[in-house]
Amino acid sequence: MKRYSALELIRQGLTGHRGWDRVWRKPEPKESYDAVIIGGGGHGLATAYYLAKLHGMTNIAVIEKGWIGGGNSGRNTTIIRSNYLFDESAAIYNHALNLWKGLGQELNFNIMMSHRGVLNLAHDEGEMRQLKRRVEANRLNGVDSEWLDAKEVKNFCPSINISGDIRYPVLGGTLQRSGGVNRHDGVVWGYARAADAMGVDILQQTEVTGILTDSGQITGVETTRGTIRTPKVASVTAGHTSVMAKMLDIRLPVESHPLQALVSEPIKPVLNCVVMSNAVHVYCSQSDKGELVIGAGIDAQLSYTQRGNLDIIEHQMASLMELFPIFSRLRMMRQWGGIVDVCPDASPIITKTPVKGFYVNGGWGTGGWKATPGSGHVFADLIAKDEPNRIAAPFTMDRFVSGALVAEHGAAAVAH
Ligand code: FAD
Ligand code: PYC
Repeated sequence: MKRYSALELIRQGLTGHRGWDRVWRKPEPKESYDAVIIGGGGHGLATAYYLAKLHGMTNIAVIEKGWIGGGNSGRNTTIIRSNYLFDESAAIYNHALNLWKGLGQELNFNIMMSHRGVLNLAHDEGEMRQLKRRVEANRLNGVDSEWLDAKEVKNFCPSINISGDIRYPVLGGTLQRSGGVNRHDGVVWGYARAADAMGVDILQQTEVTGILTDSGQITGVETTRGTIRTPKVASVTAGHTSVMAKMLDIRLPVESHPLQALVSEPIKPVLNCVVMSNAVHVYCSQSDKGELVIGAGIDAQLSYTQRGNLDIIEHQMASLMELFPIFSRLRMMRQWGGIVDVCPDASPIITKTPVKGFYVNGGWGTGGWKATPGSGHVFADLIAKDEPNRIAAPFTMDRFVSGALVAEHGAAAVAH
């Protein structure tokens, strides 16, 4: 990576920032590649990175219709944890959590990984029982997870309101200390730069409009910049997963919903951890800039519009006020939405398909950011070897026929 002298930094600052070297190339599409990845979010770029690094597949392209990280990767609230209920989920989310730990060093990019702890609150007896059961299940799977009563919640997170006279009092919660947040664009740019350096072509402003086959085998893609030949196409398009599958007449049980979030004006450090409450439909953390990052449950209607609606925001703010009355005079600055692809069991799809050479990674719904490195790692393995490895195997599309669902709605931690 090029290093700039202090004089050069000043010169760039005074001359309109036009002379910087590109961090990744802006290549013209080649006529053919060994594999094409559709979707330049974190998962797609991570897949390209591990394909190149671990499987020696460097003649590949990531095709992105907008700009990299402009989809859910750039719109999510970056909560990372692995406290899911079932063994299959613990395996994949723990795999991701372990990769997050060294990722900044590996990519030589500051991804601002902060293991500040994630609290999941319980507000009634039923939730307490369910969350305590999850703590036990987590521990059996080696996930660091503990139950805190209301006072211990308050000790860990002093700004939270645990008074008993609110509509949904805090009765306790689970804590995963190794959970936390990181910086979404750092992750996307870090993967992009590293993949590009190994020869991966990142084609932005290029939309895939069709997928070509011959006798049940992938032969290429149609794009807004022409036809590209390839024997392997991998769709990693989040909210557009079912749209891509439909291009090959494959029906997936995926629904696309808007999920929205907002940020407040910046304030001094006041919230030291991530707080989530499934029952009241709000979750919150504080960014290093000081803004509170606040999310909500999904919008019930199906939609491809990347924005939210006021109804959800009103509900979200009312819940926030109950849990954190100290934020009552905060002003909110920006609001946005992303399109999340939700499966009936709230677990992802990582799969081969009936079309030879067509692979799908999607259905991560409201919770795929935390999986980014693990997802890319196992998906690259599947694409290179044409077989899912042990971690990915439970998440093939076969489960919708066999009935071996991995029902994680409770642990998804965002109301569906
Ligand atoms: P994306 O980043 O959406 O990438 C897919 C890309 O595919 C897009 O850039 C899109 O433009 C491109 N694409 C689509 N169609 C085409 C086409 N035809 N041709 C070319 N390109 C195409 N998860 C967590 O774990 N923790 C959280 O705190 C969290 N918070 C969230 C908050 C919000 C508001 C939202 C919306 C999501 C949240 N998620 C969270 C979920 C998480 O963001 C996603 O699961 C994850 O980022 C998906 O990553 P991706 O790379 O698959 O998708
Ligand atoms: O999966 O932890 C999560 C999450 C938090 C907010 C949205 N998704």
